[in-house]
Amino acid sequence: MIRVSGRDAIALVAPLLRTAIPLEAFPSHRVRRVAIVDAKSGERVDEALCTVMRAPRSYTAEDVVELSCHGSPALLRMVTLWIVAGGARLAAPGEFTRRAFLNGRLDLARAEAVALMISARTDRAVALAARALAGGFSDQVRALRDALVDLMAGLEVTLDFPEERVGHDVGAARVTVARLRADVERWLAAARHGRVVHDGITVALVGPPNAGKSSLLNALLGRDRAIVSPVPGTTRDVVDGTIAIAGVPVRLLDTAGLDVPRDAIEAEGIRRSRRAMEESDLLLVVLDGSILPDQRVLEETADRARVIVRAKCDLPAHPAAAAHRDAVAVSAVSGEGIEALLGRLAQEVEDRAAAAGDEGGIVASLRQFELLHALSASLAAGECALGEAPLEAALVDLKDALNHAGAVLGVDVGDAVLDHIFATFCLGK
Ligand SMILES: Nc1nc2c(ncn2[C@@H]2O[C@H](COP(=O)(O)OP(=O)(O)OP(=O)(O)O)[C@@H](O)[C@H]2O)c(=O)[nH]1
Ligand SMILES: [Mg+2]
Repeated sequence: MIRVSGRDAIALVAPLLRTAIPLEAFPSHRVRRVAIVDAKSGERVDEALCTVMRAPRSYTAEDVVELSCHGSPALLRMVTLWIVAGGARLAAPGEFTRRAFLNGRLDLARAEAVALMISARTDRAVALAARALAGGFSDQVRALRDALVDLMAGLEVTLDFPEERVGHDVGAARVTVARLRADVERWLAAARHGRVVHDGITVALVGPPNAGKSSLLNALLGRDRAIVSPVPGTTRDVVDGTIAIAGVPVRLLDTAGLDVPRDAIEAEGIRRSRRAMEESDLLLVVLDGSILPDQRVLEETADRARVIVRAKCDLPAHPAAAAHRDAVAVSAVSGEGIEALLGRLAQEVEDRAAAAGDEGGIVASLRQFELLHALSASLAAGECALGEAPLEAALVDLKDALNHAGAVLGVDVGDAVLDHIFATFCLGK
């Protein structure tokens, strides 16, 4: 699809189309079939569906023309370049959404939700992004901002007419600020969980060589991703694969067995294993249950979030293997225990993703996260200052809080911030 937005959109596209009625006369928001022609030779190059959406009832609030062509990249490039030759300019990443924001169609929190929607990888992440896109979070922030404006106006009156007993009572103001801060803290907690739903978690499979890590990775992924062999030290590089567990993307990392390296390549593999371990949210410590368990990996991972896996449970268990009663016994050969392990992982995911359930779930960009933290801190300072410091001091903190809340919605944010946000979008959005 080729999308053209701006005051001259219709005039720029018209020369390329052969239509029953002139493009200028197309009814808005109706799909019509058109022929696309080479303006120079008059030759027909494609048949397309064309929609004109007139300002302000379009995504960007400008005149928009959309052409749905047959989709060959070569054709799309050709037609796009003709439109550019006529006087249009190629859009920057996220420019349509940026224009929608600048033209007041979306606030910045909702514009960012578009990017979150595009990058959502599971149903659950889509649901959270959809809620943000519909404005749920924006509405909450806007209500907080309105409450702050009211409060500050009242306090200003108190400051100006101290004798008159008008304006806000400082004690009541303090209660209000505490309540607003509690709201922000709740959003932060929800957003932390939302982040897990959106970004997913990383789980590293670690253990001694030959324990069955790669076989387990393949069994969990349901496909033959990593090389398996009876030779210890088969896996050298970190091998990854992603599955959705409880609606959350879980990236599994298979690593080289942790042992004393026999050569430089193994040493590098083990170094990479340790780095993968550090970067993971959870470890699956895989031990071969049919031999004497290696205590070193257990010791090394003792203070990490981990699930101990007793692999090769189709073989007779070594007597010492029973020592880990909470270990999940699995067999990559018979498939036994794989469901149980997935269930255990689902529980681990759920603990991180939805401590409070998805009710009122929030997914926020990192920018919004930082602003919410700053907002909470300013409200805390304001709450403290109210009653203990001169009223002017409290008002300074509340003004900061107001600015942070405004920045979430995009009030008075500069071009540099917008450049940064929209650079993460893909072209055409
Ligand atoms: N009987 C049985 N054998 C298994 C099982 N899982 C793996 N094996 C065998 O154990 C050997 C090592 O398996 P891998 O999956 O390559 O082990 P690894 O931990 O990835 O080994 P490295 O990459 O060398 O660290 C292979 O011969 C596998 O066929 C299992 O569940 N049951
Ligand atoms: Mg391996």
